[in-house]
Amino acid sequence: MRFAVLADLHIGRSIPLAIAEHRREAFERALTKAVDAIVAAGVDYVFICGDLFERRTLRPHMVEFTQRELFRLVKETEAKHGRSIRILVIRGNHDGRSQSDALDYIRHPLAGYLHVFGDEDITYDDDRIHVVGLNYYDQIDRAFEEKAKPALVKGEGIKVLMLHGFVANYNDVPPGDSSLSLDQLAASGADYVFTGHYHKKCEPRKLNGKGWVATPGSTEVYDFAEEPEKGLYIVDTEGPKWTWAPIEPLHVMRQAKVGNDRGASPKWYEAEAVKTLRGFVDELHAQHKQGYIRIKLEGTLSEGWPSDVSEDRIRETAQDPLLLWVDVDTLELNLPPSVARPMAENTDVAEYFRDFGGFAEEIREVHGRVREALEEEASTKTGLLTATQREQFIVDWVHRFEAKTFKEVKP
Ligand SMILES: [Mn+2]
Repeated sequence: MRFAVLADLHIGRSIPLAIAEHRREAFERALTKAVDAIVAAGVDYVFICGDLFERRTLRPHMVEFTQRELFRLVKETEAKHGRSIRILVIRGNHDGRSQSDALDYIRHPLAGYLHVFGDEDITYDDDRIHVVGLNYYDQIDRAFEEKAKPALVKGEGIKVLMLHGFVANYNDVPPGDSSLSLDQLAASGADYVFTGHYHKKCEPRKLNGKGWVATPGSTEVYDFAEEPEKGLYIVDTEGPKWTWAPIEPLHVMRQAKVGNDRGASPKWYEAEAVKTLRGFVDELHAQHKQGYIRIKLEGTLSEGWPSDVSEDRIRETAQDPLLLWVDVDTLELNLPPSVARPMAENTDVAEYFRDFGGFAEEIREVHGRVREALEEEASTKTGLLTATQREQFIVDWVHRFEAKTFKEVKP
């Protein structure tokens, strides 16, 4: 038997919105490329491990497009290989929730080749395989123990577990996210565990004892931080033998950093960003591809403000049809030490605002109360006050401002 394993197609993704149409095109094209690769390989089963769609609300043409491509996969496989194929799909966190599920768009009574798992009906059986498809759960460890494990024990033939969640020590699990362990998977009795949610391709790994785990990653570059190695796995169950079918990203999506430890002027940052950008444009020409770049400015300014680094000026220096978008990110750029002083613990706020005359004392007073409230009442999750907690300060500020008239003193 031969399988195709893929995940995280994110059809309909339009972020960054500035280049929404290009992004939608890229994700749709990745599905077309995946279908081509699967047809070429001639498989019996296709496992789509969640996040087929980017979101619950989609433009109708994207739904039609997805339906058409899946149907093409079935028809062309039949014509070329004489095999009737089954496509099995689980719901990822992007596909919606059980009551509002984007996968409803592709469910169809006549589409017998398609099996979309529900929250309760989590098994698929035929005379060759027993598949447990676990939709996305925040607490994947709990859902695995309560639902998937008992369902795996039953059934005959090759056992496959489909998940949309992280596997610790196999995927890099973000802190605080729930995950499954390799030991849990090994003990599950599954011959194959196919997972989505983690967007980076991971080499198939033999589990201790019995079975394999494989994460194909996403089919297109999802955001600037992602690496461009995209594709899907073809698995021959004899062996088993794993083959990687690459999908080349449609565009070059790049994140570049411009930094300076010693502190530099806005002009320096601008000049370095321009150099980076020109280098990127050269690369686009060498690859004959369109692309977009995010340039992150890091370090500390020696003078001026982050807004002195002009995104427009940087862009103007590299106008090029291959360059679809440039984003200059100054969030990590620190203010010069002279300006940044009030951020320090022991700064006298009234001294900093001394140009405001007597009002500086009031600023100090309110600042002190806000800091106190933040220390005592702020949410441990966000570090912020609630709207109600903030309101008293806003009212207080408005009263104080309204009681004053500010006039610039002419020298
Ligand atoms: Mn995803």
